Amino acid sequence: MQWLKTTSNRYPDKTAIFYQDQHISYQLLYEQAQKVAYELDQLQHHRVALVAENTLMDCYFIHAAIIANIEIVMINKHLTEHEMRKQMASVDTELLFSNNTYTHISAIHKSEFVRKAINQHSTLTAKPNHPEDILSIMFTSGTTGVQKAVPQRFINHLASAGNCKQIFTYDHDSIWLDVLPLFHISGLSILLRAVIDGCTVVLHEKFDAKQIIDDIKDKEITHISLVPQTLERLLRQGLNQQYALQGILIGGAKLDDRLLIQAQSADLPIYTSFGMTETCSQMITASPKDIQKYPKSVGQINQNIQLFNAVNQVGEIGVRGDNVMHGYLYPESANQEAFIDGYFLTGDIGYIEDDYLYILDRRKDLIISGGENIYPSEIEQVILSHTSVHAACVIGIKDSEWGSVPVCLYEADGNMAATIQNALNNNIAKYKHPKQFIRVNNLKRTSNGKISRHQCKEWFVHEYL
Ligand code: S0N
Ligand code: MG
Ligand code: MG
Ligand code: MG
Repeated sequence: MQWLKTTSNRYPDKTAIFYQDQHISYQLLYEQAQKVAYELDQLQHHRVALVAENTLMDCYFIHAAIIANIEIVMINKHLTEHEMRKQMASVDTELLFSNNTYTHISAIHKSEFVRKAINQHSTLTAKPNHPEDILSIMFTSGTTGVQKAVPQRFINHLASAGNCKQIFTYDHDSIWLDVLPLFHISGLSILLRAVIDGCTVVLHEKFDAKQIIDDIKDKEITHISLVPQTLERLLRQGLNQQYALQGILIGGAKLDDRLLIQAQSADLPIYTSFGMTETCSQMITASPKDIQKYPKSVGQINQNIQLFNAVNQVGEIGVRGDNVMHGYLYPESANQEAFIDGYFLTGDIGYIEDDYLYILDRRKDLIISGGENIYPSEIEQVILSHTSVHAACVIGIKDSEWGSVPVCLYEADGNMAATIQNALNNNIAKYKHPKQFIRVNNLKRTSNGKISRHQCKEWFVHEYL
């Protein structure tokens, strides 16, 4: 499964990547990646961590690691050093490539490493790999507050690309915009689908709505993946016609009706999907035709999707198939509860009607802010272990900019907002920080004394919104 090697033989002169004002052919991409692979191979690590930033250097690095068959631990660039260290330790990784410097992590400067590598002459021939080899490892948060490590194998990526292609039709002539982070499967999957089929990727480092619309027009982009908030930014910036677009894949969070209607009235080819890190991107996808017929569905089910523990037809969505991970690398204890009869339990609740899947509730307590998943327990644990607040409850509140944001209610002897903020600054990425801190006399509790997130939220909505 050395896709770049195959594709560069097939389409040597075709543009693989547009990045800023450069276009890199498949042949050049392969040559550069082989040089970086040579240097990576010299380091003799079978697994390295990468803080990806959606640059050309990151593409060289990712393809180089694949050529050298080195597993890449994808680190979210927004994380604090503390979070990065915890993730790296959980998967026994010592070597980090990043353009930043840290106090306790000795990182290799990513861009310097890649630049030096492409300026020397030694190359590494693509190593043979096995479908079960791990290509990437990504982290996903969960209800317990522990970041879980998801291994994404070559077979998972290949199957995921195959699934995607079936409904989100693209081919080697397609031009994909990749503006979602490469450290998320939403962004990495585009790079891999493209190299598998020989498409062109237009890579953007930052979400700049104007630049994206310019590229949609000038570079004749055909396919894009977005989260609802970035679709909204494009609509607000004036994206009001189809141009060469054939598909806009929406994932990461639910697309609300208002946005869908607005996009449809601009003739934008919207596809909605259901997928997660554990399924190596979208598991099923609804086409514009599906959406016409079944407006709120995320797509037609197949034999790999089944509901479990259903009450009145509503149950937990279980999935299986070659795109689905076989188990977390860390913590292994999470695997006991994660599978049933060979199906991975997504935690999302839904129902099936006329063979179409509908999602009612995302994973319990999950807050999705701008497409980033945030679990209250992770924030609460930091607050309780680093400050003297007596109790804390983090809830998700609707937000016009981010879709949903965390708000923190707490019990303490005095105003602790500044102390809490300080604890969060040191320990947790900024995008996860609560937007408000509210001291209360008594958090709402159930009859057996447990804090009730649900009741706390009802109280907040009643008092503050
Ligand atoms: C929405 C984005 C683009 C916002 O980032 P932006 O505008 O670049 O902000 P920054 O300059 O980085 O920061 C400015 C300030 O804003 C705060 N901030 C940034 N992001 C967030 C956020 N999400 N929530 C809250 N605050 C945020 C910063 O902290 C900073 O603050 P100050 O100024 O105070 O310092 C960016 O967040 C983004 O790219 N989001 C999308 C992430 C994503 O891709 N999520 C999907 C993850 N899920 C999956 O991968 C599984 C599903 C899937 O595969 C999929 C998903 C989508 C589409 C397709 C698929 C597929 O199936 O292929
Ligand atoms: Mg390997
Ligand atoms: Mg940030
Ligand atoms: Mg950003």
